[in-house]
Amino acid sequence: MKRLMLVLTSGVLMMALASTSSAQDMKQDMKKEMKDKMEMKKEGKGMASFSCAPSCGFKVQSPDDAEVKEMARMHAKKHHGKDLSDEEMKKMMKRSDDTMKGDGKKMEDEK
Ligand SMILES: [Cu+2]
Repeated sequence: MKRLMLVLTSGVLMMALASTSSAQDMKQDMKKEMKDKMEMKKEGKGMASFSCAPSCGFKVQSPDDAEVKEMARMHAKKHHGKDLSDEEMKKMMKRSDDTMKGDGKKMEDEK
């Protein structure tokens, strides 16, 4: 009987140890995830932004191109009664990873 208790006790102890270490693993995973996110932010990769006319001042920014386009289309339609073509959209959109540097620069100069 006493021996059984001992086995049980050590079993509980093992479980406690295991759960402690897995909790630590989780913390480390979370830290790593946060670090990854922060690094992504720092690099600013893949951020798309849309700037309307300077006189309007509307701006939308998202890592998701499609979202930016959608917002821009909605804005143009609602506030300017205009359907933006893909060509116009491209001219007014800017990507922070510099794939659209030329067009982005143009927008900045117009300000
Ligand atoms: Cu506008």
